[in-house]
Parts: sequence; structure tokens; C-alpha cells
Amino acid sequence: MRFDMTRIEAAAGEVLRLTLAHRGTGSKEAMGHNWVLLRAGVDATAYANAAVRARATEYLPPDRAGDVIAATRLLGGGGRDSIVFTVPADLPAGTELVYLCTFPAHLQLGMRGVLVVK
Ligand SMILES: [Cu+2]
Repeated sequence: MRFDMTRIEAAAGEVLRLTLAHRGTGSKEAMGHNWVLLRAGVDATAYANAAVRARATEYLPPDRAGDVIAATRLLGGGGRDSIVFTVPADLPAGTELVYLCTFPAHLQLGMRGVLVVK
């Protein structure tokens, strides 16, 4: 119940390509994983708590879309998804952006990391 990368360093304005690979075997419904990067200052626990109620939208609450910089699809075992996104250009060096899996309870179990602006 971990991302293999728990820290990513990138420059403000940098374009990143990220691939999430679900190396487990559980179904998307029972043991789904995603990767969701939150905007600076968004409380990850509060976001995850809202996400629990957003099963119909793969645990991405539509009313909090503005809190998200980038997100993969929700994956089941063996799945993978690649996304391309831009680190916001206006962030000062040292800013830490939290990323997490929004499947229920996975944040609390350790599925999180930080993207640090260098
Ligand atoms: Cu997960």
C-alpha cells in the first residue's frame, strides 16, 4: 500500500509525464489505486474524506475538481495509466504538493507522497 516514489522533485512550469502501474491483483472495485496531485495548500485528509463519497466518479469528487492539478484513472490490478501535466509555473521553490491515492482509506494506509518544487 505504497507508491514506489514518495518524493518527486520538479521545477515550476516543468512538464512531467507520469505512469502509474498497479502491481497488485485486486479488482478496481476492491483494491483500486490512483494518483492524484493536489494544489498547494489543499488538505489531503479533507480531500480524501470527500473522495470516499465519490465512488461514482472514481473517488474524484466533482465539487473539488479545483483542488486537483493532475490525476490518473482509477486502476485495478495489472492496470497502468500515463498522464502528462505541468507543474504550476507560479510556485516558489520549496513548495510541497501532496499526492495521494483517493481510494477509501489508502491515504491513511500510506499511499501518499510529495512533489517538491526545486
Ligand atoms: Cu490505492
